[in-house]
Amino acid sequence: MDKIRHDWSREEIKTIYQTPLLELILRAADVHRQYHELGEVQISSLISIKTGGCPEDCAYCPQAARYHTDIHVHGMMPVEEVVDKARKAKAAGASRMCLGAAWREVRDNRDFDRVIEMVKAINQEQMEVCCTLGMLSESQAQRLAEAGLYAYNHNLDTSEEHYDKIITTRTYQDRLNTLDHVRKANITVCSGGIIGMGESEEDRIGMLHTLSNLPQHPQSVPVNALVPVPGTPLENQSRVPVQDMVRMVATARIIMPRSVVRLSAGRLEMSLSEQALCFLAGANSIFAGDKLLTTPNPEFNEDMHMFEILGLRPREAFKERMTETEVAP
Ligand code: SAM
Ligand code: DTB
Ligand code: SF4
Repeated sequence: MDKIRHDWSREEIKTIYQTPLLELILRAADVHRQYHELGEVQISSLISIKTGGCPEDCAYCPQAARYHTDIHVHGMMPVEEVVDKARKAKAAGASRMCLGAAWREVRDNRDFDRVIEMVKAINQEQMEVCCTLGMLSESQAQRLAEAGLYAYNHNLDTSEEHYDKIITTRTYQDRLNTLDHVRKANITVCSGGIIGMGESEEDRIGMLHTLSNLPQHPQSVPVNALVPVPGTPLENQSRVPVQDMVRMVATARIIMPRSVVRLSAGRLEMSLSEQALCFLAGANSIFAGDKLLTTPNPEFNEDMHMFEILGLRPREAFKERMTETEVAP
């Protein structure tokens, strides 16, 4: 097995990213075979437990209060309703439930107490629980860990250089600090980004460089294609070419071989064969269910049909709580 590296240079990542496409896919598939069971795909299901009204200015996001988008804004959902949705998602094959809230950061209040209750209750259902709630302090991360949280999603979204063209209400360093708090609390890290926001190839490489040089690689790396939502500043961005998704997935697979790479937002626009290319290039996770947080996603039955055609199998929960230190290469 190739050694896990945390010292990839930008130049090396660029060379990988720019490899002729078929050669890149073959190399990524080779790494994938060494580190993962071929055909096994982890399924996550998303619930937006608190939607819209967010004070941040993320240019891609329909939930920012300052943009006028057509979403259904609602406050914190009741615990029972969330657990009920989790049970249904599990019955449909999801091993992980991801709870999202349109917050800038977590506050130590009753809403956070309710999230803690949700985490405990979904854990009882033998599902991995993930939260994405914005910035976290060390003590809040600790509290989530004690409740049994399995993963925390906090995306870098883009490169450090491109960041202030997309978000001005917080810094790249704020993002990195939260990832640090999550890691310290021994919760697995889910962190990746979005392509199709007007970034350059250098920006994509820069983001992959930051992710792959973290003290530990994120255990999961979501690669999202921008879903352009009317009313947001990025509403007129054109669709990401599939070869760009493939290059992102394959490069992530090669430089972070043990991570689960998630083919995230944007699948609705991709054909079965385009998605198949991404699986070949090392993607081994998806969000399933007919809705992401606020935008549509492929129908569950359609995804299961794709699994059947491609010979993919849903991965069971808690299969490998692997950290890089626990498993020697
Ligand atoms: N508020 C929290 C935060 O920003 O971390 C959690 C929820 S936020 C919606 C989670 C992630 O969804 C963002 O970091 C971004 O990567 C992704 N996202 C949001 N809107 C998107 C869009 N229109 N297209 C693709 N990804 C999007
Ligand atoms: C991630 O990387 N993508 C998911 C999840 N983590 C939280 C969210 C995608 C959101 C797409 C736009 C929406 O549905 O609002
Ligand atoms: Fe708020 Fe998160 Fe959307 Fe940014 S991405 S506006 S922080 S919900």
